[in-house]
Amino acid sequence: MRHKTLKATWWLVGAGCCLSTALVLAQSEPDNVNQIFDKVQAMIPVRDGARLNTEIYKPKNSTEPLPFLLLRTPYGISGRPKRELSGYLKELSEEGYIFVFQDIRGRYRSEGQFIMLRPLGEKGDAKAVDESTDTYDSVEWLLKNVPNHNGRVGVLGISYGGWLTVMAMLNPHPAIKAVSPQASPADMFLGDDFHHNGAFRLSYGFEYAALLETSKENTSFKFDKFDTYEWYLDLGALSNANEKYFHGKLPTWNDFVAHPNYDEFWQKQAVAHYLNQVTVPTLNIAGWWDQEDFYGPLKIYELLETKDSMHLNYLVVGPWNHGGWASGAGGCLGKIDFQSDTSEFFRKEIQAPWFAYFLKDKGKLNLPEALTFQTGANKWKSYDQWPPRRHVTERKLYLQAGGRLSFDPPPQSGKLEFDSYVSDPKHPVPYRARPIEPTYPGPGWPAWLVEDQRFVHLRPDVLSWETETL
Ligand code: PG9
Repeated sequence: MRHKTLKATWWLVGAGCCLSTALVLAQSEPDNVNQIFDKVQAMIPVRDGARLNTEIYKPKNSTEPLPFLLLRTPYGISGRPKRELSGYLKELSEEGYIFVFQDIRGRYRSEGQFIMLRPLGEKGDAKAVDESTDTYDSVEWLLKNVPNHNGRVGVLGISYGGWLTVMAMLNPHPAIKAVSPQASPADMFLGDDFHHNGAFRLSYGFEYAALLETSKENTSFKFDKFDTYEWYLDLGALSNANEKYFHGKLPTWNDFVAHPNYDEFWQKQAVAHYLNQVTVPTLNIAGWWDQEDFYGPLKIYELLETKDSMHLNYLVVGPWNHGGWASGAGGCLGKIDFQSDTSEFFRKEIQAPWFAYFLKDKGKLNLPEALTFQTGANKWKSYDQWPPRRHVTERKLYLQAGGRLSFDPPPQSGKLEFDSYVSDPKHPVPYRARPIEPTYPGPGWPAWLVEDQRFVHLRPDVLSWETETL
């Protein structure tokens, strides 16, 4: 296994700036949802008779017909409205929508069977159910049963919720007029949560499968060691996971074991399989330091862009970790200071106007094709295409003798130089500083991409090459 460290001076800029976003959220969360909204709980029936647990929040003081905003999740809706209507959805809540939160099939209080990233049913099979048909049927029910709406629906969500948003835009209900898939995975073998370029992300895969499939409710795996680095080392062969802990009961874990290669299973699950048209205006969101789904949102944007003759497909990339735009101010991540409140900016100036434009015919759409945050310069930049080929010059970086890294090619003549190391699977290079606490509930995992990794520097099985100051 190769582990190379590229060093650059910007990595160390801005020490000591951030409070954790979770802390900020906890301090500023008012409990006024019941004063602002009338809440209705419903078990919405879908085409195969399964009923999906749904909470509907309608502003008390509104007389005008409002659009719906639908958020579907496998993680349980209980507690979310209170948290999100005053955080992630605050500006949207001030604008006025009927918010709908739904547990997906087989999770929490919803009926039916949960299948991880359930592939679309066969075309033409009227009985097939999937997350796309469940969304369609839920929208149909909402339009018929909730009074005083304007006939339009927006769908949004982050990560699994982002993927569910992508499912909503496939054969969408005609009332769905705008969607925002945020940090959605696109391909679990090539670049998102479970594998990166085919390399299995053991701890994430193990802990996520346990989280979702141990029971209908989120269940974190209980480690009997403080440091999971040590725990995974002791686990030994992969087969021990089923032998000692899962006993073949977690379908997703069994799929990891049964499909170590990029076979039909992964290809069928990947969204490239389905995304062959832009059906509704789509606002794709990604974070540069997303520890889970960075490949996904850019891939989804790219796939849709090739079919976007109506100019409905947009991209925003900010300086965030996974879902970092949903809470807190976004002024910094770890020790990196961005010198402005990027998450607040997104929620207020991008997300809220986007939905108001498409669902309420309000305002102008001032969004460029791609809006991305340039770290270092700490500025939002607008582009009329992404990647921004016209503004970019590609340059190659070359490994040099003596641990140097530069834009100059090494001399062609003379002795062939090389660096080498021996990698021992029994002494793996940790990617986070030990002790490594479990992924769930964290809190170390969400920000590890911005951690200082010098704790592995000078290990005999880690090679480092360093540039001049960039
Ligand atoms: N990254 C998570 C995930 C999404 C979809 C499948 C598996 C994992 C998430 O945060 O929801």
